[in-house]
Amino acid sequence: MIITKSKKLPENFLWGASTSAYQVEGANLTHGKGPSVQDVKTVPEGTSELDVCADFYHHYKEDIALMAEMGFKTFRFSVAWTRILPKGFGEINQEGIDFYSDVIDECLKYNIEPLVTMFHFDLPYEIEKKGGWSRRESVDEFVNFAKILFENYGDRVKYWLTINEQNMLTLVGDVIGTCNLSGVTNKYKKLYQENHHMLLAQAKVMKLCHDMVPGAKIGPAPNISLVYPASCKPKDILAAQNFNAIRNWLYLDMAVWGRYNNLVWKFLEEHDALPDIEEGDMDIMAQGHPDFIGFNYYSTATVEWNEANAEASSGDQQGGSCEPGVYKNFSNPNLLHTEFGWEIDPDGFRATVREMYSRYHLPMLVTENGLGAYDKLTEDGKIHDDYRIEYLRRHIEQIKLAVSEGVDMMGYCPWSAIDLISTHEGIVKRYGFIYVNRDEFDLKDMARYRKDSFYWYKKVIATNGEDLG
Ligand code: BGP
Repeated sequence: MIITKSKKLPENFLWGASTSAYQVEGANLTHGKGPSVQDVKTVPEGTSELDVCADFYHHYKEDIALMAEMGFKTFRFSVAWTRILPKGFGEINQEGIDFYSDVIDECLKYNIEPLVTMFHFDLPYEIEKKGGWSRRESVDEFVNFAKILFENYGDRVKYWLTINEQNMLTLVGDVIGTCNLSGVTNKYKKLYQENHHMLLAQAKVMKLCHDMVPGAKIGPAPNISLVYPASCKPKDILAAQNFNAIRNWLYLDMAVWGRYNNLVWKFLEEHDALPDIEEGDMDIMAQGHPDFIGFNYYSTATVEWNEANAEASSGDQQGGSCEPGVYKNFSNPNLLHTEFGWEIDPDGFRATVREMYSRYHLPMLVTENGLGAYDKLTEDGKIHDDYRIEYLRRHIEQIKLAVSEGVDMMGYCPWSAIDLISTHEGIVKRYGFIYVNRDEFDLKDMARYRKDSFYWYKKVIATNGEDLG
């Protein structure tokens, strides 16, 4: 639809940006923090270890002051489970509790709403050693961790996110460094059993949040990309429905409605991979109600029909995968790509939010969206990232159009507030509004610089999205 009568964004629209603990904090094995799976993984060749990152642990005051200067209404960050509970269970690390308490207070000092992700790819290594999410006990371990967060921060944090990109943990955990399939005979059985436990844990935590923190709002944070069919061939349509179910709807159907998506159920049955479900599990799922849907969006995916005898392969967060008899990745010729090969699709952003809203009718909060690029610091201390401004502008335009069409959007938190380490492509793949002066292996002075996008976003926020120029 071409919109000529557009609506303004709501006055209380939550403008901000996101980070995650293991990618931004540094101090990864100090100040009482225990190891997570991210701290013990072998980092991809040519990329930095995760011990310093952007050193947010020591720079948070300066960084939050810069966010306040941009006019942030919210800041999405994650809590490292092993900073609170070094083993993931048992003894609490008071220094970790105090650190996040200080971060929260620092945000509130500037009227920035903390938006806290409980779990962003960093499962405690002690839990992983015992079998991680594949054990039933992981559900209670996560609930116990969440309870500690609500007890300590519930008086100040009104917005919570449960699990970041649970769908990517299930689909591409090997790329993110969270998945160990050695010795596993049926990977689907293992992955979807883990997924079942995460879904249960999430449902319990959403209920707990409502019980313990009256007035708080909580939601999931999957990575949602509408899947296009490669053509109007009927079989390509079926393939797109298959991948939409596997990639997207499984996670949101369960979070919102508490039931398994029927196409995914059939897919798992075909692979002898139905999860073991204990009595009462589905009641628990039905009791968890999100107040909103948080979601990460980078681009759409496109697939075509795939014959049963094709070879399987997996991709990364942006697709590239192939399931025999189900779908096959298709490179969309209509889209541009980032320097790192990710497709760019602002119209698809609107298509994705339209589709989600028509399925779930819940308010939606963009928890990630952004452009990774090789930014360059000039000799006079500038970063001319017009390509990022262009990417963000075109996506915000689509949010405004979606709002005009009646979609309920709560806010926009692009990735990332500040430069940090990418999931598998190092610090050189930069996303931030704030530049961190370090290279892959040379830590330099870690000084912070305002990119051109910093000044642009400041103006966008000040005008509540009216001035995108
Ligand atoms: C999402 C993750 C983030 C982040 C982002 C960009 O999948 O939630 O943690 O890193 O993608 O991805 P990458 O770092 O691979 O460029």
